[in-house]
Amino acid sequence: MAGNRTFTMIKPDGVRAGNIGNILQMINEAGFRIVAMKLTKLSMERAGQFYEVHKERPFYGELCEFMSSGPIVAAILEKENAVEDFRALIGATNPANAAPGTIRAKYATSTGENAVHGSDSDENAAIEGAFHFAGVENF
Ligand code: FUP
Repeated sequence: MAGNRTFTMIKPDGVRAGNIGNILQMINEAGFRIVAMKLTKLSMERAGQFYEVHKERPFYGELCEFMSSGPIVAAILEKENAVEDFRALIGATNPANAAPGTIRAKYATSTGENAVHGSDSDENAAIEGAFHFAGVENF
């Protein structure tokens, strides 16, 4: 295997702003291989399941509303050190704190509407990838 895997979503704000191509170009140029990818949409219920870990947080309702507000691009990415390297590529959750040149510094507008998701561990990458893709959709 060429490396390990992470899971990403281009969030509804990134899709609405026409940034699918720009963000995928940054992902490609950073050396990630696309294992699985689709344009899809989360229902309110599925967004709630995906972000279940944040259920008790004050922003949970707003987060689920936002994540189900329009289409997303879901993808599984492969690279050595995929989870950590992808978190570095996307930058901090709040774009005001995101390092220059990161995806969120370029394309996020707020902590809530921050353009992209990136898994925070190998374990969650596997869970989140399986949430969106069947095994036969992984290449
Ligand atoms: P990240 O791992 O950087 O995506 O951030 P978290 O897992 O901490 O949060 C998941 C999502 O919840 C963020 F992408 C946006 C949303 N969020 C808020 O809306 N407000 C907050 O204060 C924190 C997170």
